[in-house]
Amino acid sequence: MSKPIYVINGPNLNRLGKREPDIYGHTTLAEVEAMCREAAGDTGIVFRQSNAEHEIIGWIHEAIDEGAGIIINPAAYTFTSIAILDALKQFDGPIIELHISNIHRREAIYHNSLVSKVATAIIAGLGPHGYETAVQAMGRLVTDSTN
Ligand code: CA2
Repeated sequence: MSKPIYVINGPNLNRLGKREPDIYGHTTLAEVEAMCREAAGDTGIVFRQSNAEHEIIGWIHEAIDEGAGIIINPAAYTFTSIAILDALKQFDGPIIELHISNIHRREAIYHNSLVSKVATAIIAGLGPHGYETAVQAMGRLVTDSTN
């Protein structure tokens, strides 16, 4: 069986669809997961969310051993976590950094992503549907990197 794509979500994203719909939309994280599985077709999806940095790092380690690609919305850790950056550096496959909102249109604290330094590609500002786009794009990146 082919390796799965890891979709990893950071702090507060479990609240998606429940607060600040003007920024993050009305879609819940469970609906985002369903969207990802639908977009992936036969490719396996490992979908995770945590508010704890160490758990996110653990899933990146798991992806290093078992994953074909990583789609990561590190949320606030995007801008603060050298530990997540160091973990991602160990991953050999494609990495898509994903943000629901366009971080560059927002306050300056959201402008300097550490994760972008190791991301293969960045998707931001497409709303929750950005996840669908990311899964489709990851399918192509994984095929390209294994051929
Ligand atoms: O736009 C994104 O996806 C972000 O990664 C979301 C993060 C923010 O720190 C990033 O700069 C951009 C915040 C996640 C907060 O999630 C919420 C979800 C629902 C309601 C309130 C917050």
